[in-house]
Amino acid sequence: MTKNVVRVVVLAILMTTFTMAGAVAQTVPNVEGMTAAAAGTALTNVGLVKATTNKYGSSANWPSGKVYRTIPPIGTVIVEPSPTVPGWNTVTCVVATPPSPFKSDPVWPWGTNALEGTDVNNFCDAQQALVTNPTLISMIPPEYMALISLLACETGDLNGSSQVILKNPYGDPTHVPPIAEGPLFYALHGNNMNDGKIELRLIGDILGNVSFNIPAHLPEYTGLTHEKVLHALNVSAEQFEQDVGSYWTLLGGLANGLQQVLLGHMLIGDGTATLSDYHLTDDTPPVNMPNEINCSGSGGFIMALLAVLGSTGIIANPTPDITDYARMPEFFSKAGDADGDGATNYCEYYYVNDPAVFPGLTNDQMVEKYVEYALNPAKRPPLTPVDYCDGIAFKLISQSSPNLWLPVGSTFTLSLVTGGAGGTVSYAWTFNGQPISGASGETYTKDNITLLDTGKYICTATDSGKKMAVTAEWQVTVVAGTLPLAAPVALGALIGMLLGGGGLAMFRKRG
Ligand SMILES: [Ca+2]
Ligand SMILES: [Ca+2]
Ligand SMILES: [Ca+2]
Repeated sequence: MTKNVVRVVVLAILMTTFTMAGAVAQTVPNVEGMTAAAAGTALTNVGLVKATTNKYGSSANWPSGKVYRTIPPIGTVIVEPSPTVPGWNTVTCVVATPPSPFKSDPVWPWGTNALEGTDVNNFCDAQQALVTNPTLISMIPPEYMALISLLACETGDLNGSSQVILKNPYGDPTHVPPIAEGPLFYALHGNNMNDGKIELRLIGDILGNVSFNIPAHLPEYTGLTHEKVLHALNVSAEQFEQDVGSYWTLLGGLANGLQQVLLGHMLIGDGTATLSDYHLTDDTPPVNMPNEINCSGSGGFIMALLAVLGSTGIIANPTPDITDYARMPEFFSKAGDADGDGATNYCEYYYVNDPAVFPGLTNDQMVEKYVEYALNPAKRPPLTPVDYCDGIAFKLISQSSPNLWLPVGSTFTLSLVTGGAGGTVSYAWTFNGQPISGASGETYTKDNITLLDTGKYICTATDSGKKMAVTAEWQVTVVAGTLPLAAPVALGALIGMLLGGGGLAMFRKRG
């Protein structure tokens, strides 16, 4: 019997009960502060059908398919017409069921390293607690051991694009790399950003700092606070409890660090996983479940991991829906922007790794520099003379010739080309530092020019993610009478330079 069928049956039983009692759905009680059970009683007493899971922080309160955006206040009650029982209402409410056991505030230290007894103070410590856990090591099948070693903090990078093949009975020598015959094959790839020290570090720092707060400062940037990240953590923990089932708590007790790492990657939350049948027709014995998993990103990696665990039969829901979880990829993924300064996390990482900018940094100093930049909108990689987001973010590709000599009465057009925009691009033009009214396109044309049009023109392009690209100055010189002889020659030389790439070089990456 599927969950949906169970729900419908329960609903039908409740409906019959209420119909017999003559209950009428009219008033919604205030359930704020109640336990789930008390709230359920209060609701049924007034003839309402409580149709969905309603624990505090439960993903049932988070619309499927949406990443974490807001915090539903305790006491929120949503009453909707029942989809299955005409004339009856269903109720979804948010009540004060205590959150999962590890949700202290601040989060760290979060348990101890089983081998050393030392505090787990960050995600690197959590990974280390797994790598060195003697009980865990003794229980892990040999084919999974390499997976554990990939959690080593200094080198761990698991959230690129990966492939896992379960229960492969044949091997495949034609596969690149060759797949050996056996129960498990996996090829795991990273995304070139260390997981524990770099990517999860941002989440760890925020979870450990109750006063962390970057206010919303752009329409697309909703702000980042300790409270927001902690709530997302709680929501995903609740969902893990539902999908993994009783093994969630067991796994946490067995190997401290596991829940932390799973939750951290779920908050990064990008990517997806697809399941398919590697050998469609010739499985012997038949494989009655998809045995090939392809995944990308942190969210995809966790889905793949749950599918692998699911193949062993130990978890409640082997193919959970990632959209049930609270994830924050817009803040914490490689392409996300934790501090809302328009530079992606990867862009800021790329910048602090340039020895020409920060010479002589040790790896640990680089990590601190990364955190300093990635969590501070006031510290952003510059656009010039080198755009460190080139190729990975919105940028200026080119602009028309920067110097013009023109006679009075003629027409000129300035233009620019941008690339890598997220969404639509808007343009703002200035003349000698003053905004030009009505100039809002990627070209600016001025007819019938006068001597007063001589001056410096600049265009600032902004994409919908509020990333900016600024042109170099155009110097327009309007002259009375005929052009000086030298002007066309100089202009020709400049155009030649531009076509030859000289004018574009300033936007290219070094190295
Ligand atoms: Ca990574
Ligand atoms: Ca940023
Ligand atoms: Ca920054």
